[in-house]
Amino acid sequence: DRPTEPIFIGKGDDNVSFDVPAEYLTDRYKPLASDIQNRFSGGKTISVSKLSSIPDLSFPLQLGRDKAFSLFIPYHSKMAAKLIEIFMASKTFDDLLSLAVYARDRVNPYMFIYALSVVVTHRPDTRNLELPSHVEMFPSLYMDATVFGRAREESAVVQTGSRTPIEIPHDYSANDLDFEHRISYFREDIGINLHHWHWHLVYPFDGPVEIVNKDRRGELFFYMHEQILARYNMERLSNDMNRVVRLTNWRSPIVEGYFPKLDNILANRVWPPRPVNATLSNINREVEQISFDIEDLERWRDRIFNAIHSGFIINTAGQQVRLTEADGINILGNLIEASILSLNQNLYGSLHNNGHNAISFIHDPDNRFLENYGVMGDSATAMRDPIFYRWHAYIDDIFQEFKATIPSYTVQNLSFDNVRVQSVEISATGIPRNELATFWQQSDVDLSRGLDFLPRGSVFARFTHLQHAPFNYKITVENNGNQRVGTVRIFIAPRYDERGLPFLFREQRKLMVELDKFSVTLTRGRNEITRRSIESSVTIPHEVTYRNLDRNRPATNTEAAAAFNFCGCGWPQNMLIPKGSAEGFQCQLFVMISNGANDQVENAQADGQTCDNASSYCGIRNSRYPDARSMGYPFDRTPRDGVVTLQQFLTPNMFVQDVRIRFSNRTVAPLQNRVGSQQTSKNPPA
Ligand code: CUO
Repeated sequence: DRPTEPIFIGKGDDNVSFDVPAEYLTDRYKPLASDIQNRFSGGKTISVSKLSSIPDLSFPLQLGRDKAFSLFIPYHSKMAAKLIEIFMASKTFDDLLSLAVYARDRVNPYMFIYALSVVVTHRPDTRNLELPSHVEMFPSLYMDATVFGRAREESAVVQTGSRTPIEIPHDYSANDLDFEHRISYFREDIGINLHHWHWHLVYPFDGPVEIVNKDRRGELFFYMHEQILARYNMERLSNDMNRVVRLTNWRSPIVEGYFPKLDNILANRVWPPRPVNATLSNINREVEQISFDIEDLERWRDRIFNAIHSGFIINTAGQQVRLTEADGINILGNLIEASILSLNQNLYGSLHNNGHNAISFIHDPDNRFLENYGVMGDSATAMRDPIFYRWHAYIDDIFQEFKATIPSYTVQNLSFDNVRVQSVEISATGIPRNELATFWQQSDVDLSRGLDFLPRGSVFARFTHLQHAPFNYKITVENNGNQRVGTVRIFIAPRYDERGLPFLFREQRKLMVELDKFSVTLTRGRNEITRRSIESSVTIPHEVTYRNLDRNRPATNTEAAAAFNFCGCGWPQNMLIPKGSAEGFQCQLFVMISNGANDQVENAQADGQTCDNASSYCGIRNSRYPDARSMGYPFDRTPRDGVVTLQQFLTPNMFVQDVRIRFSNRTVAPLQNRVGSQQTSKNPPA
């Protein structure tokens, strides 16, 4: 009883059809079924069984297909949560496939992809499926809108194979009259924005509780965003800019403007800009069912500070829940964001999320102009806007206020008996010792999957991004005890502040950027540890960030493996090291070996198939966070009495090495084969 009307849904070169039950077709497509079948026949067909009954999708269907969807809007995130719940409840893979096919032409497409991506990442029977890269599905969220007109022209006129990539200009969103534009290469980096999108995909704040309630998710919300800020500030100092200023005053005009130059293809609109000196106001938008006042934000803020200073929060039952050294940060992370794990949203509200909303609707707070939210309303685009960092600096400062209330690490908390780090060195081919080399690099991304036009076939956009020469750490350690396991923790921070004065510990600790963390077995005596930069526990390789950069070319083994271990969450490898400066930006490289016995976590498995290659910021899929210490250890707290400088903080199992980051203003062309940080990075500019 399965009428076969294949419908093409893939784009680009993967000519895949779904053999869709006729009952699934929407009214618009029913009369066109055979025409569509003729046009798209050939290629691979996937059969889709018909469900005996379709679950109730009425709530997710409340959002029109042509409307903008934002996870920060509770009405929307509740709809997505419902859709996720319905997909998760499918008994078998075939049922899920069938339901997804049914929903695809009915549900808002952006919500559909979001919900399905969450589900595919979390269901045991789909976990190992490869999701296409988000930038391939929704390229318009990640690059200059003018690219698409040119891509359309290229694909209409030029045959596949002879097409040339469309170059995205380096300066498309502003020029240097805007001071903040100096650092747009960071804010608008495709890989960074993909990381942020993926992080929020892995750690949704709403949805079925078994998906939301991941080990230490509130703490990771704090730590991952704290690291974004540390990296952003280091990038700013590299460019002679001051550290980001917290958005403390919500009544005054916001001096930073942002004009995204992005198309919102789904909502058939451009993304609204924010002119300089825009002012926040109360939000009351019927259409998104969202209303709150700036005063609400202020009340929630005051209650949160109150809780931090009292040492406890009040839960919904009116009981005190202590903000302990072990759990306080996790409770606060969920409370401030707020996720559904917040212990009392009535009292503490949803400060961070509604900050995103207040900023993203600043241009049309009551919807009188029928305008959509700005880039701050979507985790795929929020990091493009300078205001993102000012808002998150404010949020981070609240967490720091809490960290200042818990005990500092004692010398004993930091030491590893009989272990002494004797030296640390950075080396890279053709580059002076203890120097890091940065430069520009170009890469290509295929637009065809995310664009609706014929004729099909790959058409590439070529973008320019920061890159560094790969390097090795060499760490020499003396172990005067028995053979033991240690955890190597590597951070980098700028040496001097905006005025050229050496940083004091209390400020420098907040600029400590995690570069890597890994276990080592220390034999008795002298140990030489060598570690490659591309092994970092913070980053994912280029080919995982961008996946399938060129689908006309067979994947290499590394890429196939990377695709299989689909993760997507992870800082992009090319952004591991800040830009630095032509003179050589002076930094301090910090290495610590902590006692592995105190760091170990039971049930934190890393079997190579669990998304464990960027665990520092993303955790491990289906597993506990693999480090028992507080995230950010040993820099997450104010220092013990008497410690003023980093040097004074050191115990024998730590070492600081001065290093420089030297930037050379040249651009390396994309490699012939288009993919692979491996090859890319083995060929630094001469
Ligand atoms: Cu990631 Cu504000 O949480 O954007």
